[in-house]
This record gives sequence, structure tokens and C-alpha cells, in this order.
Amino acid sequence: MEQSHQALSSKSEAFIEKENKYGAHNYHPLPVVLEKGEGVYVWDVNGKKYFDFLSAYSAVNQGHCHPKIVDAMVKQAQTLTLTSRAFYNDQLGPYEEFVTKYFGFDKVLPMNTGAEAVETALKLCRKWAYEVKGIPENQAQIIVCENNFHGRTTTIISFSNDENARKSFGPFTAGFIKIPYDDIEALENALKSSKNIAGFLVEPIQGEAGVYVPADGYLAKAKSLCEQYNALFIADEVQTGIARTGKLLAVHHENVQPDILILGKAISGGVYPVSAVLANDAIMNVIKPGQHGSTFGGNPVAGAVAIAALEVVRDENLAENAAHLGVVLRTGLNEIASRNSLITLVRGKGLLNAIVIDCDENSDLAWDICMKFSEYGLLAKPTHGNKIRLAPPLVITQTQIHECLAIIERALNDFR
Ligand code: IF1
Repeated sequence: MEQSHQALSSKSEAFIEKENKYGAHNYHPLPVVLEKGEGVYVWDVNGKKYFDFLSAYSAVNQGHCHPKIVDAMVKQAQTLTLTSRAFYNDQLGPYEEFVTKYFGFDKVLPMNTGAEAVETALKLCRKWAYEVKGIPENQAQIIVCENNFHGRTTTIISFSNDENARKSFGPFTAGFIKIPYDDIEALENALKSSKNIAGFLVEPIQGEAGVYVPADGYLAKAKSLCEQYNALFIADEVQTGIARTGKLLAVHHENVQPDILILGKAISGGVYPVSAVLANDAIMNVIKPGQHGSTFGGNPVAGAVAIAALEVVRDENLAENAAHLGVVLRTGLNEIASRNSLITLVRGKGLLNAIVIDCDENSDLAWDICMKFSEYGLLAKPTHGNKIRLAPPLVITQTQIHECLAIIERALNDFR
């Protein structure tokens, strides 16, 4: 117990103090200051090595500083970085061809961050609703789920139910209907409730809610209901996409092709901000010049990086690895749970997993456990107080998973 409160090194403390003094206090990080990453490992400023079990919230699926992705970035950065979309560049077209074929869509709209891509998808959905479906101007409604996380812009937090994310940021954007997640009847009722439903925005697994996996068949049924009511099925795969859950996309577990697909995070392997919205022509073609865009979206570095990052996912069979090692990880965690009552539930898919700790959401226990993990060489972060997300880079090996399970059990045994 004692050691987890050991004093920080003066070196770490100095960096933490600087962030406290000069940075906005919009985060509460674990007190670990990292300076280097390679594959599944990161090192702190004191040279201590850790397994990274957060992967920057699933942005570094390909592992830290993957040489192929870094090479692509460096090479392009030395050649041409930014043109804006006022001119063509020689990287964007090839990237657009690559990414649309990779995911099976006619077209892509390139952006930078996940939240921007979600905003783009919402605008695209509304425009389709007015110009194709024929909903009267300003009447479109988009169905969303309770406990969603889609980013932090004003419109996106308009339909969040995280009070902390919303309070004192209003007034909010109208036009959203909230239904319980993983409730197909609620979806059908909402779709039936009005002629003005434009679409349904959903996370295939709710990440921030503590890796909440919906019932088998939910996504497939939701997609077919959307077809029936002529509403767009919009999948936010910013966190679940790019092999994280054991398939290229989490919707592929149910053979669903969304009408609009939102990608971010690992589409660049975490080396550069890249996001994307994919759709077929019947939808994407409603956006005309001047109606949407971004200075950096689709820049040459982003295109070169994203191609390399997606090639790594394919060439290194990361989806298969995530599927296989996810089973190994959950099996090991369930074995630990059978010996240590601190874990009350293990859930997840592929390498997107969480354990639920036997304490209430206001307790510090999950935080203290993560501090103990860190002391023993593994980095993870609690979410919603009593859940700990366990999501290593997908390049992890079976031997390393077993090492990590040993760390996790050793740490938990210090508590109970
Ligand atoms: C933070 C959570 C994860 C996302 C989905 C869009 C975005 C995200 C499904 C926006 C971003 C991040 C943001 C990060 C924490 C993290 C997160 F805990 F907040 F919910 F991963 F689980 N759609 N998720 O998960 O993407 O604009 O950030 O690029 O610090 O807010 P972004």
C-alpha cells in the first residue's frame, strides 16, 4: 500500500508543475510523465518502462512510433506539408482511392479530429435529409443514444448526458432525440415517432461508458430498421474502428455496412491527427464546394500517414491478433476475478476491454489500482469511477499479455 504513495521524482514533478501552472486544467492525468514510446511500451522521464494499456484511447493501435508510419510522415513532411484545399496535391487523390476501397465506400471527406468528423457526419446527414429525403428545412431530427461519447464541440455536447461535459456550455444545438443504448424497441419507436428522422448516430461499443458491448444482433437490427424508415445509420467508429475490436470495423461483427462511417484516432496510428467520413455518392454528393471543409483536412502528410497506418493494420494482421489476444486477455482476467473479488465484471471485444471494480463510482479505489498498475509497470486509466479500460496496442504478443495479467493480479492482490 505504502509504495503507491511514494514521492514522485523531482524530474516528473517539474514537468507536472509546468502543466499545472501554464496549461488549462481540463484534465486530471495519472502522475506519469512519458518521454518515449515503442510498440507496446512507453518510458517515463526517469527511464521507467511501462506497458501502455490505454493506447491513447485506441489511437495507437499499430504501436507507438511504428517505423513504417513514422517514415511515411517524415518523408512527406520533408516534401510538402500543406497546400490547403484551394489547390490539388499529389497525395490526397491516391489516399482517397486507397481509403474508400479499403472500407468499401464511394467517397471520403477528410478531416482532422474525431469530433470534427462527427460534426461533418451530422451536417451531411441533415443535408441529405433535406435535399434527398425531403424533410422540411430545419425540421430534421437525429437519434442518438444515452451515455454516448462523440467528442466535445458545442453541437456534440448538446446531446451528451454527461453533466460535467455540458454544464455552463449552453445554449445547445436542437434536433436530437435521445434513446437508451442497446434498446431496439426504443429505436423503432423513435423512428416511428416522426416523419422527420434523418438518421441514427451510434457507437458500436460505448467506450466512455466503460466499454459497454450491446447485445448480439443489436447493430444489424438497428441498421435494418434505419433502412425500413429511410434514416441513415451513422457509425461512430472513432474508437472501435481500425481493428481494435478484432475486426477492421466493429460493425463487421454483424456484417453491417453503415450509411455514414466516422473514423479517427488509429487511422493515423496516433502519429498525426487524421479523421474521415465515408459514404456513398447518393449521400456524399449533397455536399458542394464551399459548404464544408478544413484547412488541414486532406493535407499531404495526413494522406501519406493514413495510407501507411492502414497498410500496417492489414500487413500485420492486427484485427486477427486483436480477436485472438482479446480472448486470451479476457480469459486471464476472468481467472483473476475468480481468485480476487475486486473484479466484479470483465467485458469487451477484441482488445477493447474493461474490468469493473467492486466499489461505487465515487470511490478512489479504481484510481488507486491504476496507480498500483503503474508502479508495477502498466498504464491504464479509470473511467466512470469504477471501471478500468484495458486496451493495449494491437501489436502486443501473447507472452506480453501473460506478463500484463501477472502485473494486474499482483496489483489487485495488494488491495484484496
Ligand atoms: C478526450 C473518452 C475515449 C470517441 C468517439 C469521437 C471522439 C471520441 C467514439 C472524439 C474521443 C476520446 C477523447 C479523449 C478521451 C477519449 C475517450 F473517454 F472520452 F470517451 F476514447 F473513450 N467519437 N474519445 O471516443 O474524437 O475529437 O477527441 O479526436 O480526452 O476527450 P477527438
